[in-house]
Amino acid sequence: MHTPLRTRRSTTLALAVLGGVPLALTVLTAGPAAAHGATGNPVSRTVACAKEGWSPSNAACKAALALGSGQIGDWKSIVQGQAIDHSAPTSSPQHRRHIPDGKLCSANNGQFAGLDLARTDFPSTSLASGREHTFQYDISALHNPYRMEMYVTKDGYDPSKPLKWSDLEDTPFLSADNTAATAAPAGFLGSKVFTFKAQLPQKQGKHLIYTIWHGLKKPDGSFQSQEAFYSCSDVTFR
Ligand SMILES: [Cu+2]
Repeated sequence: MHTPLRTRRSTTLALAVLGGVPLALTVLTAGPAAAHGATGNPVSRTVACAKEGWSPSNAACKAALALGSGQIGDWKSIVQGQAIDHSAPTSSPQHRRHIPDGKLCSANNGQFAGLDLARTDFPSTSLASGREHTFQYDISALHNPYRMEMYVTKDGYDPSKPLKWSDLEDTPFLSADNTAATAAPAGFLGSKVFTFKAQLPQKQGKHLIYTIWHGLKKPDGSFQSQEAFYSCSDVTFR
């Protein structure tokens, strides 16, 4: 959903009626950005369980599916629609207002409640502590401009307890604005990917990487979206 975009589109539509056919066609092809994305590498719970499908062999995905099927058909829609307040001079994230502790992986969306299960057996990726890594974000529709942020859990993180905001390091280890998307290679669920090369944090053992993808304001102050998308990726640092 893009409420602000819809407002701007209806304005464009009115102009199109005055201006004739070519603009009207532009409006039709613009279309609503229906769906969005999730972290593909290191694989997020929603992407991993979507790939497992309706008869998952992974026990955590199976338990998640029993609580809601969002991750299967709609893996890219773990969203909060009003997550970013663009009214201030600098856009202000409102994640914690919309997502309580324990519901970070579902972003407080009931159909994804299973992703909040505090389990140690979700599909997990092995990562080399402190080394450079190629992160990829699996996307089905774009927001521009945008910011991508990845947070890692603090030392002492316990995956058998519900994930809280205070479990995450205060500063993201990866923050990138407006990196261009490329065509998705085989094995991705969406049609495009964002790719980020960044240094992994210095960590040991089981951790969780929390990704937040959200819209930014354009230089002229307008914006496409107040949405943010959230992904939980289970990882083990070695
Ligand atoms: Cu959107």
